[in-house]
Amino acid sequence: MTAADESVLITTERSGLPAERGWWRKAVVYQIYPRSFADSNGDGMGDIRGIIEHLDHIEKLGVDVVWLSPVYRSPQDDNGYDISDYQDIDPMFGSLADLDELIAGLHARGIRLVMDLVVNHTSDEHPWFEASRSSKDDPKRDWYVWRPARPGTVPGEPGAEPNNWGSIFSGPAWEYDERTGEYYLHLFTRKQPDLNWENPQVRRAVHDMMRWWVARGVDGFRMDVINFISKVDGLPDGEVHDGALFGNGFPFFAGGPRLDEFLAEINREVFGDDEEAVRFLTVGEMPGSTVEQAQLYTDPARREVDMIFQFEHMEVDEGPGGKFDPRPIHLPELKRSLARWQDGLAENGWNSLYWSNHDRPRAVSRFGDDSEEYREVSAKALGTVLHLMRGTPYVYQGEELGMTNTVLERIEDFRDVESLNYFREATEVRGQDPAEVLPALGYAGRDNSRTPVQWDDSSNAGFTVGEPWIAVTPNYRMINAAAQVDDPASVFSHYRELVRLRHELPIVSDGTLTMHLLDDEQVFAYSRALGDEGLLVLANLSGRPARVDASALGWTEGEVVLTNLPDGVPSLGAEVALRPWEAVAWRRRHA
Ligand code: TEU
Repeated sequence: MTAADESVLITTERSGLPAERGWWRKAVVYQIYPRSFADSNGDGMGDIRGIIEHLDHIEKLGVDVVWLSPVYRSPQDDNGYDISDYQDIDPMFGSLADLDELIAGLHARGIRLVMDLVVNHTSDEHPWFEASRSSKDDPKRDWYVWRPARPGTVPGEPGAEPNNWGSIFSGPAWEYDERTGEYYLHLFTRKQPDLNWENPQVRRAVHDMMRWWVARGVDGFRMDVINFISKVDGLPDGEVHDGALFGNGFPFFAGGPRLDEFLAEINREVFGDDEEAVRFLTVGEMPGSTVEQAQLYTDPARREVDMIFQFEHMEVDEGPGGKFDPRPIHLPELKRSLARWQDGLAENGWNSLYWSNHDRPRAVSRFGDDSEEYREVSAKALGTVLHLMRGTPYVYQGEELGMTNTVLERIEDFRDVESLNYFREATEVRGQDPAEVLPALGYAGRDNSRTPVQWDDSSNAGFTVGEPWIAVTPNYRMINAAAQVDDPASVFSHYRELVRLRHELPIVSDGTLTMHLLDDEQVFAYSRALGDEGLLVLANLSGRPARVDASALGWTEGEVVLTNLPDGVPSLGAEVALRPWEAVAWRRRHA
């Protein structure tokens, strides 16, 4: 495709939405996990027409961007994060025509579409990989990471893998391929072989594909584990931690030596010159990234990405054994982590803000209290704390309704490859008692956030007229959109108000942020300032009454701009009494 063709194409379906530099600072992003959003044809799987049928819901929430998790052709080994054709839609989700209609429908409502870019790996059923594994001499052999067995070993035997890295989804990170007698690298499942980004042909193919989507009207990309694309030369063995079955390859594939170069190349090759590039949104999913790395990745002058998803606050309840070794959340630790990122990107760069996504449990169940007594008020408190911070907020589908974790007690309840692989390895290889493993999977498993969105109290919560691919969370009769969208006291209305405040109060999008009371075990407190204006947020993130001396923070008066317990809002001063999960934001005209 020549630059000329490309420039002609680009004008095909521009959103035509205003794109001043940094527009995404005032934006709120809504993440859709298509498999679980809405099913339009009764096959029990969500699809693109199901999203089109619910555009009013998204528009009513007031969000500015939809991030659409993968809908590309895929054997669905990892629910679409294993792509076999980047430029086609999987029939279970619909067609390219459906997606064009979705793009047009969103743009007509002033909403942009960000696609999921999964290019650290492809599916093993992608023609690129099928060619690559066909023979050592195939021109695409070097499009993936192939290596011979470890010297002195019998290829195919345990321990013969080229290095000792473990896959993130359990087992070794290498798969032996009988046909050519070599191993290929897969940091996730064996059906997700890693692409070799050292190969310029691979990079060009990805740039072409991304330009193709831009020409179709896409407004940006969420880039899946994009900080894994540059691996350290020699792929050295990783340290084997106590009790670990494999070496930790993370230091050798996360934030690799050529990552900045590859990110800048994508930006340049796909989004063109600076004037052009500002209209797009790019967010890099970057597990394990530090504040210092993020300062570089999100520095506008370097034109790499606009923001990243960092994971520090996602690991505050992870024990030494990782995600499935849960420990209680200690609020000061969570606050210190978020404070570090707020301070670190205050001058330059930009934060994303999120409590959950399709890889994490539901926010209200994890960070709030999903009991009947406190579910709504704590869901609203979490919304207030996150959305009034400095950064771009992300709402994961159902979070605006206060949806909770589901019931995951028997292995049959699970669908997610990460949990199923972990269970198999824990019980069959480590010999752990299933009764010991299942509660941890039930607590942290990704299926918690992948149950169908609860649209109403009809069967299957109005998600499908068929048999849903995963059970609907049992509390759907109480928690659903139909019961909330017109109820001013609902979680939905609270989230709608949060979006409005970011749109209308410059202090929310542009103000500086100062965290307070970092050691307080109950209260999350911070203030914002912009010019002569100030905003104070006090949230009691506990089930017990809490007290704050706001005068010590310099606040003795202010106008209430938001609360989640309308009656009896506490007055500012030396003794601010906050009820369980009460969250209030005050504003004043002098910072
Ligand atoms: O997730 C990467 C990632 O960090 C997660 O796998 C996370 O480490 C894991 O869930 C923690 O338990 C991205 C996608 O968001 C995820 O859905 C995919 O499974 C994964 O990449 C592979 O594409």
